[in-house]
Amino acid sequence: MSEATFFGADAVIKVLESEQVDVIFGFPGAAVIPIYDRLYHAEAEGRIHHVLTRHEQGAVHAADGYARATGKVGVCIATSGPGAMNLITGIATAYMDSVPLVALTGQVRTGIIGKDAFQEADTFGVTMPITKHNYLVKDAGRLAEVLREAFYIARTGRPGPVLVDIPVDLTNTPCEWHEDGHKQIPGYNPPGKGDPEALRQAAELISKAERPVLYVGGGVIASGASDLVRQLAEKASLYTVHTLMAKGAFPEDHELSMGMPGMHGTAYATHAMHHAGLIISVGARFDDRVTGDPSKFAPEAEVIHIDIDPAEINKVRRARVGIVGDAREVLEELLPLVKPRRPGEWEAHLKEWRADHPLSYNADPEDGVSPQYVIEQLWEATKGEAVVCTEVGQHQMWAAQYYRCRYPRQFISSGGLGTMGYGFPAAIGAQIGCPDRTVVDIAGDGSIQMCIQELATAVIQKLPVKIVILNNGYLGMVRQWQDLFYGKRYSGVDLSGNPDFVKLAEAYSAAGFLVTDKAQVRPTLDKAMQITDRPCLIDVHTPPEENVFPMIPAGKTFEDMMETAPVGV
Ligand SMILES: Cc1ncc(C[n+]2csc(CCOP(=O)(O)OP(=O)(O)O)c2C)c(N)n1
Repeated sequence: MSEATFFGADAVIKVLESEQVDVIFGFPGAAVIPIYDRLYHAEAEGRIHHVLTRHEQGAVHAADGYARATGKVGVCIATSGPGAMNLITGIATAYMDSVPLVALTGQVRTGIIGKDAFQEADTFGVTMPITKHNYLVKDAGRLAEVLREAFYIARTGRPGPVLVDIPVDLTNTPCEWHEDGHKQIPGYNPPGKGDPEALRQAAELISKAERPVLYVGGGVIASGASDLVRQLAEKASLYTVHTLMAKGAFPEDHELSMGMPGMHGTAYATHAMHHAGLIISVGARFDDRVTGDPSKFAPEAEVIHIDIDPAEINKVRRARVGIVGDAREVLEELLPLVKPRRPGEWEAHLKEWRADHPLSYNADPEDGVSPQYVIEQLWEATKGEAVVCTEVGQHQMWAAQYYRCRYPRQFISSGGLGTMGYGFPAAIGAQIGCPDRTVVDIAGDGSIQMCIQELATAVIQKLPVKIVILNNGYLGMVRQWQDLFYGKRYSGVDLSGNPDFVKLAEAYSAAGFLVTDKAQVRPTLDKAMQITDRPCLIDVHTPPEENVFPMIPAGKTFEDMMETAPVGV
């Protein structure tokens, strides 16, 4: 075959280019070598940058972080078998949070699929329940079409991860290239505008509502509806709460912002939801971390539920009015129909609640470096402008509580799956997507160790990501539950044996700082902000037994909220 012959692997690269993919995160192996061979040329010619992570989990989280920070589709690639299986946690993470992602995996040759070939795994079967859609390509002639479809499905409607499993022989098969896009996909019609009658009913309910709350979810960020949400809130004087996924969708310093409700939300946001007469849910899914016991959640509220996914409506909470559509398009239609409302008793009451029940913590320097203080200082040091990624645990909840966000795509965290090890690789992806922003990963000493090897990736890519470890020596969030609900029987949570994180950072040629005293917090953060050519890790030693409050125990309700530590704990 001549040099000029066009192969399946060429089609892969050509589709990536036509989809405007300029960066892909991956880790090679035998089944994807032909694709990597074409990437070699694409990289050399400056068309696609490949970021070699140190673990496939790093690659998929980085692609996810890139997607969340930029709004574009993130792309990752792994080899068959072990490589593909190492993507699973990241694919499930993206699926739970509706992140547009295309995962390319190599597969063994078509002729030996199903024969337990070397490095074979049923990637298609395994990923079926954790992808929006997936493919096992069987014909090189269809590769380009399938890949175009994958991008289209990942980014349209309710976004999500799409996996394309590609047997290695197809990438070595000559094929023809067709310029045309993908064909119509039968049965796939992402909704746009809402039903006019439902919109009219919703507008009427909002205009007359006595105790309304606007409940904003991640769908608002995905559809770019933040400005419209704000206009709606202002026009109808709607106090607004947001989910973890929607941090920044509504500015947290806005007069109408009530913060995040639920398990570790603000007392006033939870109070507002519990006593509401009308909840206007936009792109949120009534997750159990918000509702607690759904049968006792917001007992008096009627619900208007706006969501792009019809499966979400009436799934957890019956809706008086359900509107299936894209949040931006629905709000564009709804806004002119809503009559201005004047704030009344309800709004005055909520305002009072917000003033009387603020977030609070022990800031006494005698008691060590409060994690909440560190985040407040980080907020100041970054002027509230950083892209904040988090791992999962207490630090994540403190980050959500104390790093107030003003913009969509500013807060990047594994909400649905709660994936430890997510934050740092996601920060790598976010920094690559947003080279001019300050990107910080707020981490626990447990979760940072799940993907810490990606320090090498960040160093090689010269990424100035800041990692702030709130180091309490424990798997803190699990210890907190054992503390409050299991008689302080701390089982399997002691992280004795932690490395010296500063030395570890230095071993990777990153910068490292240790903070053990409150007075060191701000100067160290300021110093870290000056480092622009490599990652910087700040190991902050915090009190081992600090807990996150408020807290509503899992499956409980507003009445069970602990606003501060129970007496005797
Ligand atoms: C991959 C994974 N394994 C286990 C858990 C369960 N889990 C949730 S929070 C947590 C503790 C996190 O500890 P750390 O990262 O040190 O943060 P901290 O809570 O101390 O801030 C654990 C083990 C999880 N969320 N993800």
